[in-house]
Amino acid sequence: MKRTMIIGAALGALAAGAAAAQDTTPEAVFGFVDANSDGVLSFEEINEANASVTQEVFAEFDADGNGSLSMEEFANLFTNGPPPPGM
Ligand SMILES: [Ca+2]
Ligand SMILES: [Ca+2]
Repeated sequence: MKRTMIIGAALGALAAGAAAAQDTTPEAVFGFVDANSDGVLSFEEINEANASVTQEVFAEFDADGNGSLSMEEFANLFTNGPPPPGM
């Protein structure tokens, strides 16, 4: 239950960042979070976007366990995660 709320809050913040760019597709949010534009999201990049994203949440969506989220892994989080609280 608690973890669900954390993921929801994280997605809300990520979507808010993308909304500023008037684009809320997973691809657009991915680009927004990928600060060094290397094509993958490190825990540091996601944690920088939202400090409530813990290592535990990050690891849950790192399907291949390589320590970074690919576009595919991030899209899974983006589409399968619960909606932000209050929506
Ligand atoms: Ca990156
Ligand atoms: Ca990965």
